[in-house]
Amino acid sequence: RTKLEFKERAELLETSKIAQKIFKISLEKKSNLCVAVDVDTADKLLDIAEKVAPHICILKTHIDAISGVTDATINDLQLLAKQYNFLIMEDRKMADIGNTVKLQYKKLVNWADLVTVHSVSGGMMLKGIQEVINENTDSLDSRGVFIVAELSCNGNLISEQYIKETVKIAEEYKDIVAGLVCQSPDVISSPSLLQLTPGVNIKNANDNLGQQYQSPSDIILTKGADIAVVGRGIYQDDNPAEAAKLYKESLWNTYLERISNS
Ligand code: UP6
Repeated sequence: RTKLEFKERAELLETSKIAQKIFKISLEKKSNLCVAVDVDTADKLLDIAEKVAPHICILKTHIDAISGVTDATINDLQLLAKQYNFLIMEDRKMADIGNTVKLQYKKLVNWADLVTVHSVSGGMMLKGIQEVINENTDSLDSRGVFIVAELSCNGNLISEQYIKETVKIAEEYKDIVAGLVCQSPDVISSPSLLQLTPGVNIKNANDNLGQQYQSPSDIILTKGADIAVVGRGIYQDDNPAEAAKLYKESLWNTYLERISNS
């Protein structure tokens, strides 16, 4: 998987529509950067979004942690996404029984191209999401999920067995799964799935709450990420636009290096 070009992976028969879309945007913008905009107000969200917009393929939110978000905020975010060609991912990490996740997802499907889910409750949760997506295919563009298979923080409880079972669920619901959130290059073998990897920072090695960071080149070469998630490294920088550009170039050049070594 890691040696294949995005273009080839996008064209595989089993690649989901939503994964195809990510590959396409990534190639068009020469960006495999996802920025996590974990700010605390709606104004700051839109401010950072506008600054990083030209450099990203995905913008990731924790919308429930941001004050003052209204329909107008979401609308503005969607306009930016359209104008600058990026997808919006709500990092809700849903984890409840199928029926509850289905109810929760109905509130997200209208605005978030992608959502994250934990696999802890098993495949029925994905079935709930699939039902909502299928009910909305006429009115909405492609939608999908990233399933968390590994976490970047130290002390997390995920086991080898859990990871294996998570990959099985991803394979089973391939039509709506864009890929997995994980930290190791050997979790995903199928080239049709994308590896999204958080925990990237040029300046810091960790925070004081368990987060562990790698450099952009390590995340792509050693950890096998296709898309890298950068949060504080960009939105807390004095110049978020410039920082986003630097991370983008570094991540994309490392991806090019990775495929050229095959
Ligand atoms: N995130 C992780 N690790 C995971 C999964 N998700 O850090 O295993 C998310 C966090 C945050 C972002 O919820 O939004 O990625 C990382 O932000 P940071 O670069 O500021 O640490």
